[in-house]
Amino acid sequence: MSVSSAPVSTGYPNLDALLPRLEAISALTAEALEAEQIAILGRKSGLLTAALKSLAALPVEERKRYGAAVNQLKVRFETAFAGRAEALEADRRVREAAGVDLSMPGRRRWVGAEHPVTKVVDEILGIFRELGFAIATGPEVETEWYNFLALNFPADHPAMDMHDTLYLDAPPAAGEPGGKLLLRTHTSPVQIRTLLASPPPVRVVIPGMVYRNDAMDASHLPAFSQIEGLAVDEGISFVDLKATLTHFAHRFFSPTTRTRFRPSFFPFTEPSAEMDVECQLCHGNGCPACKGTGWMEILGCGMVHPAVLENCNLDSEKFTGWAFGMGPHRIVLLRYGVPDIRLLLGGDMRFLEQVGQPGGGGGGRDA
Ligand code: 2NL
Repeated sequence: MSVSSAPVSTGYPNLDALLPRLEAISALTAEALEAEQIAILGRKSGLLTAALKSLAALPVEERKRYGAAVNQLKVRFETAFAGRAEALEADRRVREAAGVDLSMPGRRRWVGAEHPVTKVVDEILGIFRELGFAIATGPEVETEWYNFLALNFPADHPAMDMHDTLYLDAPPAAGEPGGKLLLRTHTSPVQIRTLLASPPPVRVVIPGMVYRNDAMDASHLPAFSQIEGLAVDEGISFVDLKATLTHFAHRFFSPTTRTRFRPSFFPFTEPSAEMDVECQLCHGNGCPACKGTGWMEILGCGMVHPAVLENCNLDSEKFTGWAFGMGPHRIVLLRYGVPDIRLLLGGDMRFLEQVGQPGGGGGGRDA
């Protein structure tokens, strides 16, 4: 341990000016200690070395007194330096014995990131929230009535077949309308529940998992996410649909992204359409990702079929509405140019680091 370095005055102000540095020695690091030794006692330009050299110019009496003071201070410094060096060495030996090496570089912490599907779902919901849409959720186990019949699927529609839909081997709860229990194949039953529970005006977006009896391949999952939206009120027209979904594409992709609507068919909408945006990889020139067309299909939509409104006890002469459905897993593939949907399930950090951060680049790992 360092010897006590109580600031006993030397009687010389220029030497006393060094006393705070004498006191500070007991807290120096090894590097600082070495530098301080050179600064105080260094042969060429150490402060006490200079004081000793200056003795030669003094009258004899003064040389004796001042010389003694400098030498005493020099001993105090030497003792303090030796004490600190010993203490540092003792510390080092303790850490070495404990297996701790403070000279090793630190390990950086991993910084987590949202899964790209979570990120895309939140972004999409955020854009519709800005427009006044509420967010609704509902059960993943449904009855045939909510999942199909209320949505104007004919009872013999192939989607209701065992080959396409996962049915449960259990009876529905008492009081639920109709038929067998199944894992919902889309989030539309939540829209039916919303229309039955609350009178128009209705504006909702509904995120959730949906299930189909599909084999997994590069573009299909048996369980995947969907977001559906619904606006029902008096006087709603296809203009509202087109304007809202075009605004969405501009907010989600970019303000200059081109869009187009193509006619399509769904049992629950009439007329029905599919919306394409310009390919996000080639911007319309044609590339493998868009199969040379320059366009990517991002959602299906249409005016709510009058039969669906009537099934929800709404007067289809009075109320109209539009709806859309899209698959966030698919949107992630399109937006980031991911070639295989299974990459979204694998948890492979090399993949997630590429698409999990803002802008798609950069590592989730901070190294
Ligand atoms: C798609 C297209 C769509 C809807 C979903 C909907 C819901 C109600 C009434 C009318 Cl309650 N429509 N939803 C409408 C058009 C398209 O989804 O490609 N889904 C995977």
